[in-house]
Amino acid sequence: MTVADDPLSDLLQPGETSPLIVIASNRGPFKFHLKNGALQVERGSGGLVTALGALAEQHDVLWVAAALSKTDRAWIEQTGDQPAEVENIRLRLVRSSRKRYEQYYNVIANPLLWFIQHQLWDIPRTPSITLQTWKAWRNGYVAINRLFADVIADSVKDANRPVIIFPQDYHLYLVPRFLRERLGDEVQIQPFVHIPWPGPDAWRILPESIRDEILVSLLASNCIGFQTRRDAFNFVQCCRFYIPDAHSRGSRDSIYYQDRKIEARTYPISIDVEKVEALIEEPETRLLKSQLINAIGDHRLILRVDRIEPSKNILRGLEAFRALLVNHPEHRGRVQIMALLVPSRMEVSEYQDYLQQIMAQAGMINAEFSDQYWEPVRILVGESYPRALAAMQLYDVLLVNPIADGMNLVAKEGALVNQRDGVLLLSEHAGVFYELGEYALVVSPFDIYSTAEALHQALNMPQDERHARAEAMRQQVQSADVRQWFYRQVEDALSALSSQARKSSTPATPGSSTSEAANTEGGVSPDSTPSASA
Ligand code: GDG
Repeated sequence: MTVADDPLSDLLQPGETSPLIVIASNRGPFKFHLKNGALQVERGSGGLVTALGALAEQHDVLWVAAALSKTDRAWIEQTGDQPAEVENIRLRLVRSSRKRYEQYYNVIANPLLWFIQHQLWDIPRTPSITLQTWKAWRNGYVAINRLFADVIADSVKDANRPVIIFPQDYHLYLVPRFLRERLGDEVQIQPFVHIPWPGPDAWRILPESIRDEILVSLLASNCIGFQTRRDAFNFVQCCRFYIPDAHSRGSRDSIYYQDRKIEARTYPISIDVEKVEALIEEPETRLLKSQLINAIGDHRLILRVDRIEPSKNILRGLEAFRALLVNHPEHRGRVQIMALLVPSRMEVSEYQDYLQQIMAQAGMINAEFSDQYWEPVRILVGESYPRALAAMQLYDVLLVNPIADGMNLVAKEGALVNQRDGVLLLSEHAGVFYELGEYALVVSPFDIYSTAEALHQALNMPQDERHARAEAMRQQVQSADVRQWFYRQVEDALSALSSQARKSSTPATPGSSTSEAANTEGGVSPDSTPSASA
């Protein structure tokens, strides 16, 4: 991307008044490896990394992420715990003990918070909050969030210019509050939540003090970004419901708390259109595409691409495919469902079980229907982004039926690259529904019968209708890519900073001290122990 294409180049003129932007995320933009005794760097993939990569090359961005491996820690030794430039990105890693990290990541963030926010718990049986959970909360989640805040605060303390901090996702909910304690009101704190934010009822699973600690911390932000208006609205409702001093004053997208107004804004994430378009032209993707064309033959293709993750609802998708073959036998021998499944959190037993159930169900469908010329279900397990992009070009129907999904980037990638005027079959509970739902066949993820009927409708849809829907989706994706997602957040942060600067240059109104907001009155001490009411 050239500077001329960069909408932020006007806003972020280099110099003393240009803000310092900090991104904080659990997973960073690079992985380090040891090769012949030397540390090698490998760039991570994903929308955020790609978008920020382009931005960081031209602007002053610092990325703070967790050290995930021994080699990440070796990199910290080398850089002496200071930000260091790696492929034009200024990086600083947060070091913690393995045990703390396990507690933060494998006990609290995944599964507890992820499961609550995707409403995956089978609540008569799970979860149980035990002493182990409480220890993991205090010694893992709280401690690592505090470490992140310490590292960020240390990195920006001598900035002498405006600072904007963007903590990413459910791993870092407590960072805003710790940052506010350390840095006061001058910094702009804008977390972004990538996953759904459910309404108040879902959060009752968490003990009161943990739930309040999360909400009160997020309320130390200036603005919180969500994927959809529904998520933002749910957040406002949760604050009104659970935090006695939080009021919305009739607003659906802001909260007043301790004399401050906190915005809950919507920034739907997207893909890097330019990058995805370039990737599908790469020799590896082309080769994989031609292999897939041979494998599919003249069958119609229903495709799904997901991490192996219960919220993606892969089992009900297979069940719906079976119902299609039962209720509409004319599709037998003519259509194939292909599931490209990326291993994820395989150390967690729920995820291992889920994969086993998927394989068993696929086997049952194949045993019931296949013949010597046709195998109805193909499951390909493994990681290959080029293969996913190759397959997305070839589907007749893309099945995206999650129980809950913050956005779902597969739907956007599919809409962009598909070459067969494929139909998108979309769950009403994926964030992408708000952008592409109009052009998709929309289903309830729980309704197997209707999903099967929608598959039938998609396979029988007249060509001109398929084309019109596919074209409209492609244009929608092209019109709002991941750069805009990030630029809008930076723009809003800059305008908040300048209005704050205007306010502080006018005489203060008695009783409206913003510094009150920085202290933690009404909040919960990170060091408090579980109370009886918990
Ligand atoms: C979370 C939220 C939200 C596919 N196969 C491979 C591979 N992919 C790519 C896909 C897509 C991405 O991975 C997955 O993104 P999703 O959005 O579909 O889902 P999550 O992983 O659950 O992402 C989600 C997102 O964050 C962003 O905010 O949309 O709601 O849950 O781009 O094509 N990537 C690699 N190897 C593969 O084999 N590396």
